Amino acid sequence: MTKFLRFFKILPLFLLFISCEKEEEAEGVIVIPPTKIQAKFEMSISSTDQNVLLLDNKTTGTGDFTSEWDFGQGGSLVLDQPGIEEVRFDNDGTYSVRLIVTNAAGLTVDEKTVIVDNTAGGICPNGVCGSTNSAILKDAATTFLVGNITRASRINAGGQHTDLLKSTFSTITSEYEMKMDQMYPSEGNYNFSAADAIVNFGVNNGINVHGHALIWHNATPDWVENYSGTDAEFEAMVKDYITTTVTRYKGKVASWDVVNEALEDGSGHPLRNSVFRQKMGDDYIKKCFQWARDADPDCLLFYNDYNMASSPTKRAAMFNIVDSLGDLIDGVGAQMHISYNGPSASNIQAVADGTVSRGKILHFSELDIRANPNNDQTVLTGDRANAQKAKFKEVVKIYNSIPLDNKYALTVWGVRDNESWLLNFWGHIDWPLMYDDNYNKKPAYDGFLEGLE
Ligand code: 9MR
Repeated sequence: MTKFLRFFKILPLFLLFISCEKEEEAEGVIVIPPTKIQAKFEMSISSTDQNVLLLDNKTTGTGDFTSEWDFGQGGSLVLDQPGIEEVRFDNDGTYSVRLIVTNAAGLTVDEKTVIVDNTAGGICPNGVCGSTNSAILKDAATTFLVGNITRASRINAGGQHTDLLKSTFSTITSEYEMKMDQMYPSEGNYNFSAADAIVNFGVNNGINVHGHALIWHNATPDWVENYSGTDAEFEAMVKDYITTTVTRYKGKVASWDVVNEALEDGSGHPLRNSVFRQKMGDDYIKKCFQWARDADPDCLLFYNDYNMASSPTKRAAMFNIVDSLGDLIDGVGAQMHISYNGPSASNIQAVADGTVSRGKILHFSELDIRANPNNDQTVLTGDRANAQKAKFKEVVKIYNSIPLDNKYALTVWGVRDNESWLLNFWGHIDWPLMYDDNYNKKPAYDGFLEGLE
């Protein structure tokens, strides 16, 4: 190696020595590196205007920094002000909203994509654009009724809820006001005011009304649970209740769930030991169907239960009930509270096959599809919305494929996501229905339509 090359080999060491010397010279002067800042923001859509984005600067770090917004609409950077920024996005398109935060250490950026689709209502929540399909469910489904649930308070309030029922659905079910605890709150005193409001709304608007549910252990009034009379008096009371109720709505209510959820979930799925079974015996179901049949021979009578797809053993127990009722029962109500990832199509198909092979009518009676069964999401992501859409399509396709004679209705259990019983039941966020909180159609709506193709 030449002397020249050797010089370059030791040059870095020499420079290091010099720089250490310099630091030693600077001893006593404390140099604080600038604190790192992390740009971060959250965005949501205004609840009063779906074209307005609310931007909340959540930058973390200490010390002085400057925050500027690039709203992605071509204007110059805007200095962030205290509080929440409100920005309008009027035109369809995809925008990159950026928050640029600068301090002595440099600059960091947070960026989010905003999709605006005015036919879907404005800014698409979490980038998930709703359905823009203008096809109407009840018109698209030419061989069966498409249903949803309602309440007297929503009927009386009118507005978007009733408009949607009238425009899009061809059958309605009362969510809770046509159950015994509501219609027969104390002995000898029936209260049909809420039920009447719902039934009259259906009749006046040419919407089919499905009655739900005459006998359900979970909606039995206290005075019935704690009945003080004899078993014979109890049975006469139930007969009077069923006869009075079915007769009242004869010609108006096309079908009734006569008995709901009579089966235990545990091994063997025996009959629940409800007050009805205790006082009327194992054949209480048959008696109830007979009284309903006698009161309105033209009304379709259903047995309704859950987990019909997910539990083959419960399904078998349900079909045993159906078989034991013979001609007294017209159809099976399979509730269809399911998730985006299960039960499988083959298990759903088995519910349809078992019903069809018995020559009975099938009602998919309480359809909702959880997008967040494991509580692993805080927002409905595009992926999950599409997976939910695919499951809606699958369910509708299976229903639509059964023979015409076995068809009746497919009822969705709720209009808007935020109205679903599932939120309270599971205690965490989910988006199980076809409309978001603002009545915008979700991809699930497209899934329903695609299932009909
Ligand atoms: O969604 C209904 C909820 O609002 C009522 O409080 C509850 C009791 O009446 O019933 C819910 O609906 C149930 C349906 O009647 C039967 N299958 C299970 C449904 C969810 O609990």
